[in-house]
Amino acid sequence: MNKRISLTRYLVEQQRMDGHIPAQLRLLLEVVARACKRISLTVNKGALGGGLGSAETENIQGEMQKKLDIIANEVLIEANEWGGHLAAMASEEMDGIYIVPNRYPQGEYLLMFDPLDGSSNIDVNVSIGMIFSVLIKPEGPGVSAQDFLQPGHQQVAAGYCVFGPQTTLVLTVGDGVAMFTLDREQGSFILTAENMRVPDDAQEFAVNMSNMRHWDTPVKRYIDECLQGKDGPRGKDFNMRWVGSMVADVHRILTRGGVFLYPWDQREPEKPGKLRLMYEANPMGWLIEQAGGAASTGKQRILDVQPTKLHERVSVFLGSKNEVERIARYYSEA
Ligand code: FDP
Repeated sequence: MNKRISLTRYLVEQQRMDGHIPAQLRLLLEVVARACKRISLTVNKGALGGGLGSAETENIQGEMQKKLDIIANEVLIEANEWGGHLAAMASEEMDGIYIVPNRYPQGEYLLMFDPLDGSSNIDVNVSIGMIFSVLIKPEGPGVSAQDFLQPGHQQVAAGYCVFGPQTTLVLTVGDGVAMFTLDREQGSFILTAENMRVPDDAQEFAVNMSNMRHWDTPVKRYIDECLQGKDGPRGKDFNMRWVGSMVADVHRILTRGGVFLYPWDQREPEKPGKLRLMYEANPMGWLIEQAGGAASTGKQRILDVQPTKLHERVSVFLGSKNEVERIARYYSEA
């Protein structure tokens, strides 16, 4: 790519030429990107920035919070609350919604985020990230948690930022998937890939294999067939990769294909899965679909799941279309 196109220019062109995004949404996305730069700096400082280690507190889901979970959450709230584009925010790290304070104008958008995905990788210097999703607030006075309970196909923007060897922002506004890389000298995100595509077929899967004995039959069948490689019914060998940060695993799949699985398991049968619908599955599901892949719970398209609560969990299968459809078929045959 010879021309250097900044995120700002890309968004202005999306607004101007294609009419995909209103000015307020453009502003929102720029503010989210700015917050990502701040989080990226803190991540890069590691132990020197005081961001490593546990905060010794628990979030609503009973998970121990890391210092960086809390720092990233605060950065995102501070950056977004005053711009006038948002009505409220919801985060994996907060019990309820955060309504934009009265001292600032209220906008029409709702922002949801997982401020620091892959928390267990923070202290070991492995790629982590943030994931976000944007909805429009339904008409009517005030704003409540109920306003957030919209299926993923109603998202108007979604993306993630990976803090790895490079800081990379990946974004969709419903017109394909674009990737931006942070140029640290300039302090701006530069477009480095457009119209990202996930190949229909794959020979690489991402799953936490240590849970295999707890999965249900369709997932066991799928993985078992992959493991049989050339000698089994698939007739080809499969490779496995598991970073353990959803952002990093999904980024690999967007870049070179593959399938990501985080299924329901029988240790906590009442929980539909580990991952969160609103902060992880919906934004990642939409990005993957926009790149030509598929995203399913095994029983239905992720983007059609009607949320019943803010912190809802879900089973996740996403990536190369033919692999995800195969898993869904194994569910329907079971
Ligand atoms: P983490 O618990 O480290 O925050 O969001 C949850 C998540 O990471 C995902 O990023 C990741 O894909 C998955 O959980 C890792 O789960 P395992 O601990 O089972 O590997």
